[in-house]
Order: sequence, then structure tokens, then C-alpha cells
Amino acid sequence: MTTTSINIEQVDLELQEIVQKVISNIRINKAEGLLFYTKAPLTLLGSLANSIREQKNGNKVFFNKNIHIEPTNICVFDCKFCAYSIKVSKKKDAWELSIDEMVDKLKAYENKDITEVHLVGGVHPKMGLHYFIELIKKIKNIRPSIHVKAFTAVELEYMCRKAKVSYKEGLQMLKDAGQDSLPGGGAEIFDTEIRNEICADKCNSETWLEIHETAHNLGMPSNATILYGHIEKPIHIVDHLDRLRNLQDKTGGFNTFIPLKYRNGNNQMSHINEVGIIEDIRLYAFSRIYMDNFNHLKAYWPMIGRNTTQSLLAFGVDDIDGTIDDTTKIYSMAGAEEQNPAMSTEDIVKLIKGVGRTPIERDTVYNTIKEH
Ligand code: V47
Ligand code: SF4
Repeated sequence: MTTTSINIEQVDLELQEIVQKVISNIRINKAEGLLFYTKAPLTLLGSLANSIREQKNGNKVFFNKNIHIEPTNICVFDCKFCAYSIKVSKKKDAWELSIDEMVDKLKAYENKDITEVHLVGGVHPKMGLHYFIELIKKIKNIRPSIHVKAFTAVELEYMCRKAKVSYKEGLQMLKDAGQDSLPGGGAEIFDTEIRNEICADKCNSETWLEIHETAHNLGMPSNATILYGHIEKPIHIVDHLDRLRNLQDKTGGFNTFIPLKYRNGNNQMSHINEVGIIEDIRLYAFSRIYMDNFNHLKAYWPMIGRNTTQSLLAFGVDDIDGTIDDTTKIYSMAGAEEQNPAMSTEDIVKLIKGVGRTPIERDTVYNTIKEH
């Protein structure tokens, strides 16, 4: 690392060694990570994170032009934090889109220069691998150049199991149909005890990691997430980041890391208070420091809100996702500030320039499309 404005003598002795390592680009281990995450002053975490983001990405802040398609909110699983899923199709508020309805959603963007479709939904018992292969083929048929980022590891585990194919076979079939990459959802918290408390019945941590590793080996990159700010403790956060860092060492297949703040509206964990902005900043800044082999750290603005997103650009974040155009429900239903998430390119550019950064329109794999 080149420069940092930290006066190291002001820091507790036990933390100084860790700071020296970070400044010298030497990886910190789990024990050091835990100490640093829990004990380092916020200003120190923030300053180091900002130096690292500037070393990796300069003054750039990336965004893309994308839409979400959510095939259904019916889900066989029962994650306690989920405000979105519905068990049975007959209930009001449930939706199940046909392939043609989903293709029509994309057709509505015929004359708009979106570059990505983010395709994720509940785990519907009847929408299986072959249904989605047909959907992806149709999407690529009408818009061959669009990047299809589709299906969390949770959806993939279920569709492969139902179709009786291995993850490798299932992913290869989806890739052949035109799927380009995987989003980062479903990771939640890898620690087994916490995972069993909040989402016991969906794919476990080892499977999540195995599916992403398999995708990377097939040449499909992916994203990674953490769901933070509920019942997890710092040790679980460090463990989660460590498992992702290990897989990234192995494959290099992750594009970006996306911390997702737990929102407490309308779910079975609504009694848990949401954490405040100080905890958000601590988590993002620490992630930037610990995940030394991830090139990008994303703040997903529909979930965390525009103001916090702007603040996080000084604490390690270099990506804010996309324009979205009000095509996702998952966070608004859990009480996020953004009830109808849509930003025009002008809005995004203004948000980024408002804190003195340089907006870079990118494609999904971080090729620059335009500097604004
Ligand atoms: O896995 C669900 C989270 C995720 C809540 O890869 C909640 O580019 C907070 O992963 N409070 C799905 N979070 C969304 C996701 C995602 C979003 C945007 C971009 C990308 C990407 C991935 O949403 C779930 C879960 O962790 N989630 N409910 C809630 N109440
Ligand atoms: Fe289903 Fe995903 Fe909600 Fe869990 S988070 S209940 S897997 S839609």
C-alpha cells in the first residue's frame, strides 16, 4: 500500500502489528481479523479500507444498467428473515410468471441499453431446470448480447436435485443455454449453528461453496454475499469472509463481494432490531481489508438506501449495482427505504459525483462501457 493518513502510534499496541501487515499488503489471519474487527477504531478501519479501495480501483465507482426478473415468490423453503416468500400459490400476493410473461418483461426494454438481466426468485416446486433452460434460451434468442446473471446456489441446488443431475451437469446445461454468471445470494451466514437458526432447510454452506466452485471451474463467474446484522456474532462474520477468501484463492471466480444488511420488516425475525450506520461502515470497511483477493466491494443501494450507499464510498465500496428500474421486490417487502427502486443513469452519476468519485458504467464482469 502506498499512502495512508493513519498515525500508527495512536493505535493500541496489540493492533499495531495488524496495521503494519495491512499497510504492507500482508494477509491477516482469522484471529487477527477478529481482533481488528472488534477492537480497531472505526476511523482506522475506514482509513485503511479507503486506501485499499483506492489502490485497487482508484477513484472509480462502478455501476451497470440492469433489470431484475423475479419468476415467482413461491418458495419451498422457510428462511426466517425472508419477507418475500409465500408457501402456496393460491394466496393473494403470490406470483408465478410464465416464460412468455418473463420474456415480455425483457421485450419492454427493447430500445433501452441495459446490459444485464438479474434472474432470481423463490424456489418454486414446479419451475425446474428445464423450465429455466427454456427461459434462458428465449432470453438469449431475443437479446443475444444481454448478460444473464441467474439463480442463487439455493435455487441451483434444488433444481439439480429435482432433475437428478450433478451440479456440474446442471450448470453446464444452463451455460449451454446462455446463462453467463451466478448472483451471490443464499450465502447468508456459513456458520452451521447460526445458519440452522435462520434458514435451516435450504442448502448448507458446504453446498453453497461447492456450487460456486463448480461454476467457476466451468468458466461462470459469480458474486458472493453475507447477510449481516441479525443474530450473528463477529466470529461468524470473520469465519464467513474467510471461507469466501479461501475459495477465491482456489478459483479466482468471484467478481464482487456484497454485504447485505438484515432488514426486519414483515418476517419471522422482525423482533430483531436493525443495526445502525456505524455497524454498516465497520462491516464494509473490514470486508475491504480482509477480502484481499476480491477486486470489488458492492453496496447494493436498493437494500441499504442511497444516503448510506454514498457514505460507504469513503469506506471501501467501489460498486453500487445498477439502475434496476423498479424490477425487484425482495428488499422493499422487508422494509428497505427504497420502496420502488429505480435510478436513472443521471441519478446514479449524480450520487457518485456528489462525493467526488468518478462514475464508471460497466458490464457485469467489470469491463468499462463508459466513463461519465
Ligand atoms: O440470499 C432476503 C437477502 C438475498 C432479506 O449478486 C435479505 O449482484 C436483508 O443475493 N434483509 C438475495 N437481506 C439477493 C442477492 C443479491 C441482490 C443484489 C445483487 C446480487 C448480485 C445479489 O437477499 C438472499 C438474502 O441474503 N435477503 N431477505 C432481509 N429481510
Ligand atoms: Fe425462499 Fe430465498 Fe426467501 Fe429463503 S430467502 S424463503 S430461499 S425466497
